[in-house]
Amino acid sequence: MTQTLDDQLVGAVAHDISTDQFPIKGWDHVRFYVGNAKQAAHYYSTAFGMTLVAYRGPEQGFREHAEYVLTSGGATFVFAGGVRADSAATLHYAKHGDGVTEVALEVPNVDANYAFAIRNGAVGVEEPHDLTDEHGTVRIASIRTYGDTRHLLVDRSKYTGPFLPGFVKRAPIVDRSKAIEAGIEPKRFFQAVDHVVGNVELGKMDEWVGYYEKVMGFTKMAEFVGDDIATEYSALMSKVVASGTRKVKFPLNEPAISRKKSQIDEYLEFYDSPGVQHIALATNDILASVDAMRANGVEFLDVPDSYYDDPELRARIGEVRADIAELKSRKILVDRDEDGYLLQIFTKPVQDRPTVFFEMIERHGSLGFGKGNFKALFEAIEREQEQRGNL
Ligand code: TYF
Ligand code: FE
Repeated sequence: MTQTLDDQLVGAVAHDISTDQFPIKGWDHVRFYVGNAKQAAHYYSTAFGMTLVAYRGPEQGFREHAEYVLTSGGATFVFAGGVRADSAATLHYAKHGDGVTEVALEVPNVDANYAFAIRNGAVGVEEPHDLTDEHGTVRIASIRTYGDTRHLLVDRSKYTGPFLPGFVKRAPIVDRSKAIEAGIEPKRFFQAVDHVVGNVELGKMDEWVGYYEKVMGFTKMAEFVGDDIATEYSALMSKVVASGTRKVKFPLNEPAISRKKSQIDEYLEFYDSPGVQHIALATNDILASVDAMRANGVEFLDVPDSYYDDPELRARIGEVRADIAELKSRKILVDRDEDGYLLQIFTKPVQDRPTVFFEMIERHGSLGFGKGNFKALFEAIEREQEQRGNL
């Protein structure tokens, strides 16, 4: 139960999950439904340094989808695309564009967690059942969350295969070994998933906070965007719920009525429902990761130089591990709270619709989400919204 380096990376705390009503070991994977999984797998290999490890598709007798499993450190992503007009992924894509269909959590006992969730008001999608192949058995179940998003509960303790039963091992798509050897790219651009953020409809944030409290026994974290900040500049309200260890953190946003059209309204309009807004990836070297990602074509939100030249910011953040000039040239944001500091940066949306984006986060003690950056960040997002004609 002692805190490991991996725990520090994602702001997790020492905690005995056997005391939890809904014990969670950690993230299992995040599944996207995309328009073209073959190309998405390539993009996430080059742009995000992920490694293809497994695949399942028509060649394995699965007639509906091609599914690519990519990892980076402890994080696993699945990019699934439909191969037919009426495949689930094709229909999901037609409505939402590329987006997250499933946030999967690894649990010690699927049946116990599922029963607890259902007893406390969760809507079941799949009852607990076994998936089996020559590598063993995985037990899964799933429940609904906001929009068309689901939580899959996974027990893979009796499984040794490359991902889930039916998937076959696959070699990496791109060979990054030369770039790594030459020191051009870090071995991994990120090591773990830090948090997954959901956008819900106006007035629904507290309902969803309550859902996670009741159904998963999550607790609220200190950081939130209240009415005051919402009306002043952010145009959103936000609260964070987390699992016992704080490894799994779910910020939830709702639009706020303010002078301008909320970025959350823009998301809800273009995603055509509530859904996952951003996924934060924990890195131990955000400078190297951002350099490699930019070189490979990832676009990040632009913050003005004035952010870095503000004497108040400099006083507030104190000493951090890199020179301000290094952060400024890369547009990396800094925030400090009572526990420590964090470095963070946000990509622009990663598909044509102004919906899902990623955050890179390097934590040094801080368990927060960058509250001190909200103003600069939301102004940067609004400039993008304006360019799209959605403000
Ligand atoms: O996860 C968070 O709460 C931070 C802040 O549209 C944030 O990353 C919240 C809303 C948003 C962008 C970032
Ligand atoms: Fe975030």
